[in-house]
Amino acid sequence: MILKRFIKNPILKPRKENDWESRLVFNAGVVFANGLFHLLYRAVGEDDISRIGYAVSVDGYDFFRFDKPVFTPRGIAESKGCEDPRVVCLDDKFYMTYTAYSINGVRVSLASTRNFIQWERFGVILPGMENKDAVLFPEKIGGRYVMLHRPMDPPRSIWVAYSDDLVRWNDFKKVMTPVEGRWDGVGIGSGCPPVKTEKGWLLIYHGIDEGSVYRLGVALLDLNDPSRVIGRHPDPILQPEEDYELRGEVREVVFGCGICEVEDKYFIYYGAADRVICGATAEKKDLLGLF
Ligand code: BMA
Repeated sequence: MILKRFIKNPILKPRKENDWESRLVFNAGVVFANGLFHLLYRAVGEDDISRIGYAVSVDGYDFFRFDKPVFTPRGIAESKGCEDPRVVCLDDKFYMTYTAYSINGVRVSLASTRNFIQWERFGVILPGMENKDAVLFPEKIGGRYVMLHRPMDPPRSIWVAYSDDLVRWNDFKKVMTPVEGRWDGVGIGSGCPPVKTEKGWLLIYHGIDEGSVYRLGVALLDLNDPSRVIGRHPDPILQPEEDYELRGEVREVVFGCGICEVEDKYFIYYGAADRVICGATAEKKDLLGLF
């Protein structure tokens, strides 16, 4: 496989001594900035509410964890938690898209920060629709901000939306759908934010099959028109195989939310079986060589 798991996986496990992350830590977003890997991860404690924790690393493998969550649910839209953070560096700030979860279901929400501790909240940015798995492109395209998202109605597909201010989104368009009978036949959703390459936007996404197994795949979107898929590799690039991916809170899940490029290598972070956080690397030339 093109993706090589870290030898020391899982890199983060639940911490019994911290109430807020005592049961599960999983789906994690990442940015590489100022010589550090900044990891934002979903954590669940005894109260079953998702909060967002923060960890930093010099080498991408060994992380220093903060003892308190850096982002906690606020308001009715987040009454059941903040889930699945994805983060990009955009206009000199870091932007985190995440799932706001409440009795009304799931919504796409946005927050920004310069230091990962203090946050500005934009709240729900796709109101009135059950939606999740939102990732921002790390730069404007054609003068507008661009986001991929995944409405909940079947067949669960990846859509694009555009915005002038990151708050009001429009021009929704379907980008990619499940391929029946395959590993990504029942549903797909963006995994990691798109990464710019000379061949196109590299998108790592997750696919769900008939047996509810989550795998990761890779696609390439047109640099100037990201609603256009210019490549989609037929096979998964990562699938549950290790014990920590096969057994946990939810069996057989690898769920990628974070990617960063450091010296021609991609570091990819993923939740395994919804209980621990893992990493894998891929050489840029190997991943792009698939297209
Ligand atoms: C999705 C999300 C993810 C989770 C995955 C597998 O719907 O809830 O947070 O990792 O299911 O259970």
